[in-house]
Amino acid sequence: MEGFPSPKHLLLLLFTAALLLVSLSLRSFPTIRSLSSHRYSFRGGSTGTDGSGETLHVHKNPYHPLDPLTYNEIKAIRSILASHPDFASPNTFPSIHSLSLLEPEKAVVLAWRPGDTLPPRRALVVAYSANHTHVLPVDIASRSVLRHVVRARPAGYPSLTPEEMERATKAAAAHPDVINAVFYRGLNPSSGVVCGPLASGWYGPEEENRRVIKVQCYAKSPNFYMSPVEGLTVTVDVDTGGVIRVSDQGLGIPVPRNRDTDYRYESQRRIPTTEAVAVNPMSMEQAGKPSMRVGAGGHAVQWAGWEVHIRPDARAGMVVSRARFRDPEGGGAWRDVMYKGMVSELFVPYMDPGEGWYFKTYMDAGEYGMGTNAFPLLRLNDCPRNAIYMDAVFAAADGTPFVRPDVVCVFERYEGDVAWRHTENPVSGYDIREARPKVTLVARMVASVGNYDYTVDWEFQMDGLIRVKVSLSGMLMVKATRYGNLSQVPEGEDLYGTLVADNIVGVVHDHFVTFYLDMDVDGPSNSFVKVHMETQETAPGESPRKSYMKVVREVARTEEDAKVKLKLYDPSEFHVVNPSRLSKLGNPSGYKLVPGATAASLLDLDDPPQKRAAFTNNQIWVTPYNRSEEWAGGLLAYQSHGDDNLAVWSKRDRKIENKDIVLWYTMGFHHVPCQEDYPIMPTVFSTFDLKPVNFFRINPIIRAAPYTEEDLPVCNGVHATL
Ligand SMILES: *[C@@H]1O[C@H](CO)[C@@H](O)[C@H](O)[C@H]1NC(C)=O
Ligand SMILES: *[C@@H]1O[C@H](CO)[C@@H](O)[C@H](O)[C@H]1NC(C)=O
Ligand SMILES: *[C@@H]1O[C@H](CO)[C@@H](O)[C@H](O)[C@H]1NC(C)=O
Ligand SMILES: [Cu+2]
Repeated sequence: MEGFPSPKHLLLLLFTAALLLVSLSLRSFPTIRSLSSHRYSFRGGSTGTDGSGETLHVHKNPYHPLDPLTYNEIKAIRSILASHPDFASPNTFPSIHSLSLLEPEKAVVLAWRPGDTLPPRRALVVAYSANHTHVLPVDIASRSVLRHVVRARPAGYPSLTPEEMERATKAAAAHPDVINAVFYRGLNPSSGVVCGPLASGWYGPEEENRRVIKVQCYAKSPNFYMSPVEGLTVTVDVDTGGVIRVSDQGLGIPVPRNRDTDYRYESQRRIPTTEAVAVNPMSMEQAGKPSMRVGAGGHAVQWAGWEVHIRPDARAGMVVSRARFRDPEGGGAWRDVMYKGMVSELFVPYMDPGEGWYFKTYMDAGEYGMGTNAFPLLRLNDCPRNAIYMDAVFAAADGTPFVRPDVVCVFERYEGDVAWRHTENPVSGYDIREARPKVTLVARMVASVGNYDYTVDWEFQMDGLIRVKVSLSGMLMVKATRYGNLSQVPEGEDLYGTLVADNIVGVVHDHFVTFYLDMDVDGPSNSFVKVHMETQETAPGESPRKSYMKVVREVARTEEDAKVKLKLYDPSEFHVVNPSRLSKLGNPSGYKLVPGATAASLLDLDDPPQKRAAFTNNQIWVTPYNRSEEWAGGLLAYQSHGDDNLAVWSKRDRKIENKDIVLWYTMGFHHVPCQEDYPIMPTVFSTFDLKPVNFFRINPIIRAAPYTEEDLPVCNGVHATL
């Protein structure tokens, strides 16, 4: 910030700016209105709870061992912590960075039956005070802190609280150099700017021994992401609230102020258009009662052959547990499929090495929280009319509970697809025409982590398949440029992205969504089998054929055997099987992981962000089950160094054959932005499947009935006619 004068009248602005600059937490909460509260109960919204959300939750009790902590349980935990000797004296209560269910031991959960008394309810609390991270398992009934692990810096930190982000953002926005910088660019520092906190990643000694956050600013507008104050980056010490450094490398780069960035309907509907952009509203209808049943407690859902426990989670967004299937031939026995599945981490590195961009290498689950950044779903648009909704009860930084309504929805869906079919060619002499419609159950949550919106769907099919889908929308993270046209860009200058609008570059980046998949196929003892497909040459004279594709199975003995980099010309299937549960034919019961479109990181393995996110070095990993190894980027991911993550755990090369194992899969997206991503991105998505292989004797939905006109009377509207 050297080199340009600070006009005298700016000093006057200084003081008001500190008070008035709206600190909008770009990558955490949109804290526009209630700066004092981060609870966002969304009273009187579309939730039907009408402000009574908290009241409803005050009377709710847990029913299932995996039910999330209730309102009263969080209150109890807060009071237990407050009376803990280390925190009991005035002003020693730590800030609470995470407070969530500490799941009972797996064996205890597996043994639990509906109606049994609940195993002890416990929480895992991650707190921070006086430069120390505290990890505290707490038992509610005995009002005891079971352990108290204190970690001094620097070993990675818990995600920042909204209050910390807000404090840092305000400190940055009030800094004289920042006020100068925005004023110089023609913006009104007290009313025309929003600033937001950005996780700093970790880049070595300069950031050692302190918690650091970066703050960048935008010209105020409903879509302020499209108006960055380019090159202005403020580094703030989170603990002291002090500004460490103001860097301004963007002088001369105009702040883009394009007029076409407001994506809100109220603004778009006013724009005259000749195109027909509307189709008539559509919905699904179901004859009779819903087929989905929600058990006592509100989290165990039964549908078709499935039973699954679904809960919101501050870090993972949504946790899917105890997925079991009732085998139509098994005398009604429930068969285990997956003990627990969730987003473990989400790594988003941007590909511009410049001063204002190099650090943008986010780990959204561990640094921000997918659930913390999940807001109420929008009825009829995020989820169809027949959806049921689940509220989240989370803990605020002071340890008190608050209710975030409608963060998960669950619904049955008819997509217009076919579950199975065959039409017999009449030449055969048979007139057979059979088709069955496909209906599925979807559990959905959306995390709006700053500019990006991640929709995560767990879709359960009647035939036993689980499809996981991640959809991306929201706003590009863009860079302002002086260029309005590619022809102006000097030969050899790298934009690090695509010019998507006047003076706006959509910067190239990746998204890696790493899933934790604790498969328990017919029980915990499973093996991971790589089913290779190889080219086999025929022997001379053996056949008119020269080659065929041969299947070779390889059971992974240790973690090393199970690290997989996907290759089109060296393909495999990836099976999780139960070696002691053989079918009558001798095939082990199994589920296979079927990757969909995906991408692998191209960063150097020694690049600091890639070291921290080394869990993306392979698309597939398998580890032995360990309750403390759930978060691929480590429990304390903020400014982590990469010494506690999946890649490090896996170096132990533990045995994984016929053991309780966890499968990790990373779904990747390379994102080279294009004009259509502006000013808001049409949704892109990818999927992976968990598909039964030799789990059922035969096609489990062979007995499903076809639909007839009588099954589906037209309730409203008209038939489409040719
Ligand atoms: C925490 O660390 C900061 C340096 O980032 C230091 O200024 C402060 O005094 C420390 N606070 C305590 C309570 O030790
Ligand atoms: C952009 O550059 C191209 C090629 O030089 C030119 O044809 C076009 O008119 C330019 N557009 C604008 C808006 O300057
Ligand atoms: C479980 O994981 C933790 C964290 O990686 C490790 O310290 C511990 O040794 C592991 N336990 C076993 C039994 O491997
Ligand atoms: Cu993207």
